[in-house]
Amino acid sequence: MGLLTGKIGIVFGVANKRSIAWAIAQAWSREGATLAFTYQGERLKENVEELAGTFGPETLILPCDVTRDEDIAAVFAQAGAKFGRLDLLLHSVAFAPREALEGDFLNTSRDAFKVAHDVSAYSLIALARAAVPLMTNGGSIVAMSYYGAEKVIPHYNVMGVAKAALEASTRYLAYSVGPKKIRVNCISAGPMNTLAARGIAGFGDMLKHYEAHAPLKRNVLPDELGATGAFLASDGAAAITGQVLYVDAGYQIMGM
Ligand code: 0WE
Repeated sequence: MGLLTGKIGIVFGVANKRSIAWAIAQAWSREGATLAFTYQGERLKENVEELAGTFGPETLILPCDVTRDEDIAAVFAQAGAKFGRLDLLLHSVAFAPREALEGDFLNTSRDAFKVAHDVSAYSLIALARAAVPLMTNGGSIVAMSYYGAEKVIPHYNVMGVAKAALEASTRYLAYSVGPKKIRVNCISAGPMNTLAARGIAGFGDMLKHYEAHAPLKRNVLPDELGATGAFLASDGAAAITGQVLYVDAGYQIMGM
C-alpha cells in the first residue's frame, strides 16, 4: 500500500512538466493520494489540465491567483464540496518582478518587496488558514524554499528576503496549527532547471558550482524532491514540523 493511500491533497504551483510542484504531485499520486490542482492565470490552464488530466478526467483543476482572497476562498469551497476533507497542501509558488532579480539589492523598490512577499510568503499563511478547517484528521503542509533565505546568493535579492519570511512563517504556522495535528515544513531545494529559473543570468554556472562543491558532487533530481515531499506528507513524518529540510546534495553544510 502507498505511503499516502486515502489522503487528499491540493497542489499550488504547477506551471509545466518541469515544475517542482509537478514532481511532488506525481510522487503524492504514486503513493496513493487523490489530488486537486490550481493554476495561475489562463496562460497556464492548458498545461495544468494536460498534466493533471493524466490522473483521471474528474481531477479537480481550479484557477487561483494566491494574491486574491476571493480566489483562495473559491478554491477551498470547491475542494471542500468535492472531498469534504483535506490532508495535504503543497505550496510551490514564488514571484518577484524580474528587475528586482537583476539589479542591485539596494535598489529594491517598495512595490517589488511587496509583490515578492505577498506572492511568495504571505500566500502560505492565507492558504493554510483556508485549508485548516478542512484538515479535520490533521494534515501536512509543505512549502518550497531556497538557500538564498539564509545566505546571500547574488541576484536572488528580494526573493531571499521573501524565502526567509516563508521559512519563519513555516515555524509560526507549525506552532499555530500543531494542536490540530497539522504539520508545516519547508523543503529547501538545490537549484533546478524549471520555468522559474529560465533566463536567470548565470544559472548554468550555478548548476556547475553545485556539482563541484556539494558533497554528493551532483545536482538534485526532480524525483528526489518528489520522494522527500511524499515522506513529509506521510505519517512517517508525524513528529516533524516547523523544519526546513535541505534536498540539495549536501550543499548547505559546506563552509567553503
Ligand atoms: O525561487 C527561485 C526563483 C523564483 C522566481 C523566479 C522568477 C523568474 C522570472 C521568482 N520570481 C521570478 N520572476 C521572474 O520574472 N529559485 C530558487 C530559482 C532561482 O532564481 C534565482 C536564483 C535561483 C536559484 C535568481 C537569481 C539567482 C539565483
